[in-house]
Amino acid sequence: MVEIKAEPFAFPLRRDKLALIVIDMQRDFAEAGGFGASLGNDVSRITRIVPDVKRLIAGFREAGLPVIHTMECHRPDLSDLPPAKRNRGSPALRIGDEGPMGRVLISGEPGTAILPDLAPIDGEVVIEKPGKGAFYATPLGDILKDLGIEQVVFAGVTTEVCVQTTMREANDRGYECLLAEEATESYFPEFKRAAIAMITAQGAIVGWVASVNAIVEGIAHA
Ligand code: C5J
Repeated sequence: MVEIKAEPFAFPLRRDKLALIVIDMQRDFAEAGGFGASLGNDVSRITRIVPDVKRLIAGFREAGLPVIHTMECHRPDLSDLPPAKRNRGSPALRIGDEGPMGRVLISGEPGTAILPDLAPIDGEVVIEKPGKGAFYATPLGDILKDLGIEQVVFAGVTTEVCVQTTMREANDRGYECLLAEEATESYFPEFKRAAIAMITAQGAIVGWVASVNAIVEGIAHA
């Protein structure tokens, strides 16, 4: 068995049970004029990880392992958007409003799309999710079961919101979860550090963290 060098201890790789889930690498979180920017965030922190996410995706594709993408978004009629989510805070743009990249976080709108450099290829699963966690109100659980997946590598944004929420959902469902450190980011560096500390504490209570290099080398040699 191949082990990936990880924290808090080596990750016991089972290649035939492994998939990559890339969380919400969408224009709305990474580009000026999108939802992330409308909340006052520095979106350049997100675009900076694109080369590392790309390298991780390429490693999985080369190894012939499943790559799954998620997108946080809602139906055009907003029937899956609770008022508590739409009305929270005072952003310059609310979900569903018309912005410079179309309606914010609405399925099919230009701003909702995954960044072109990280776009899914034919055959890759894309999950549209109305929540922060990718299991809530989506077919993700059934898809992973059908693929025989038991271990998941996570990348994407933001570390402490949609990535951590999905890792916790996956951990509770029995998946072994490994976070790719340079392929995830937050608008707040201290939140990324704290999320990683929470995930790996107490003997990997939620999961492991490893570098992109260690993961790509691990799957190439498994
Ligand atoms: C947020 C996400 N931060 N994808 N979404 O609202 O983490």
